Amino acid sequence: MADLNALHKAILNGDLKSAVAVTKEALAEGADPLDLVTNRMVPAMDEVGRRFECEEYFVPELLLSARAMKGSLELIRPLLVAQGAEPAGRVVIGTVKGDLHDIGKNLVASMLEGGGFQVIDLGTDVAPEKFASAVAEGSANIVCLSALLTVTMPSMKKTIEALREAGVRERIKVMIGGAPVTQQYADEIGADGYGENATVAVQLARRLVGK
Ligand code: B12
Repeated sequence: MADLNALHKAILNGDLKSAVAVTKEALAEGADPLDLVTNRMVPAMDEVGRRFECEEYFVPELLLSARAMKGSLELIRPLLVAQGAEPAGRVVIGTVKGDLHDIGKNLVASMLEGGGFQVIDLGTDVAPEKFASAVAEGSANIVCLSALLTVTMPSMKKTIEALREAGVRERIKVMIGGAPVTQQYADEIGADGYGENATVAVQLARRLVGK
């Protein structure tokens, strides 16, 4: 039996090799991919954040933990996607300008794909105009913005303004999320919704497109 505490520990210790090995073993034994993410991996990253905050960890440790988390997620991602069914809508997603955090954004993208959405991922550090042109050029009906830094949250507001200036704001819904983001902030900047995690993101996206 895979030792699931070892998965938590591997991410906490930034041990990519162990993280991948335990994930492989757990999946082979039929573990629920979403359970692994929600109950083992995300809490490990939360603890990494806590340690960073109280200066037990520094940027190199963050990078190693993020690498271990990504290694596991690479194995889990296709399974999350495979859980989905009928196409529900088209989403443009990205981490806003100035922000390089992409683990949560990638998870939301995978879950949306798993929830039947077609997803165009613009990556990280995405300028407001780039979101606007992706919407103008395509047929997206939802834009998802992720921010993990309080200093990059204003880029969300700027992105909504850029969508308005490009004349596409009215035909799409804007969803925002990320650790420092709140429903109150979403209301303040005129977003259509806020989701605290990837599961809520899928429910919200479905609600926004009326599915
Ligand atoms: C890993 C990490 C990094 C990695 C990122 C690697 C990567 N490829 O993503 C690296 C080392 C690069 C990094 C760098 C920095 N980081 Co950092 N980082 C983190 C850490 C520990 C974990 C983030 C994470 O991946 N969590 C796991 C994922 C699954 O959770 P999540 O991102 O929150 O996403 C979930 C939800 O928020 C939601 N969600 C996310 N996006 C969206 C979008 C939508 C539309 C919806 C609906 C939902 C949604 O769903 C997701 C899944 O459930 C956090 C601490 C924390 N606990 O958040 C700090 C943290 C975010 N970092 C922080 C800081 C300060 C920095 C640096 C400035 C450090 C420095 N001095 O250089 C730089 C900034 C670089 C930049 N310009 O972006 C601070 C931010 C403080 C603040 N409030 O502004 C934090 C909070 C750490 C801390 N406690 O101080 N970091």
